[in-house]
Amino acid sequence: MEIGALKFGSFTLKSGRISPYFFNAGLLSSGPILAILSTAYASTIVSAQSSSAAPLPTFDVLFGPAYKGIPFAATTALVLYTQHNVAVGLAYDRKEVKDHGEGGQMVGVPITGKKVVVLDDVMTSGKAVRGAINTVLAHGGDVVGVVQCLDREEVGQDGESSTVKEIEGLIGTGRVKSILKMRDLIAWLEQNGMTEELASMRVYWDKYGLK
Ligand code: OMP
Repeated sequence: MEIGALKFGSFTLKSGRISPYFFNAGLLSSGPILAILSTAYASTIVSAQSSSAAPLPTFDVLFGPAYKGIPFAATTALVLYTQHNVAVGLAYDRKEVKDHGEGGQMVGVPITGKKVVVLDDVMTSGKAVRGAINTVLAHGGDVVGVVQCLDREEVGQDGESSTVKEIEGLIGTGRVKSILKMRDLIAWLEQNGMTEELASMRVYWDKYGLK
């Protein structure tokens, strides 16, 4: 809220849904904020690895999809090492395939035959994360987890089950994690008396929120 990354109004989302709120993770772009954010991503990953229910497996590479996933994956790989002594490689993709020099779509460590965790900003219908999973698979990697900054806790592409369930159907139960969820935003808005914003979020939630 301090830096205007959470906006209220009327926004057309990637999925075509019209939302009364939009989280612009691109604004999380200063040294102090990246330090907080990457610390949060790294602790989300490390605590998921020690969870007794469905632990996130040990992995080799953190993959940050272009564009917004790239700085977040890079800073998180660094924090995983400096704060948790977990050493993983970093890989990311280009939106336009490079036809000269080293060429290709992927940058960073090779992912062929590697266990990969996809790290991205926001998940709504799962379209973006499916694209990232397919990119990793197309380059021979094995996606063992997904970590998001914000899970908007919405229904997936079938309009019935949650996006998390749909994505876990592809990569395994308990493998999709997030730092924050829609319900955390709601709780914060309640604490701060933002009644008007809450009312419009609830109307949207009734339509697209988890059933
Ligand atoms: P899905 O592909 O439908 O899951 O939407 C997620 C993507 O939409 C994210 O990777 C963002 O590019 C964008 N997005 C946001 O950045 N913030 C939001 O609050 C909502 C979306 C969105 O379009 O759904």
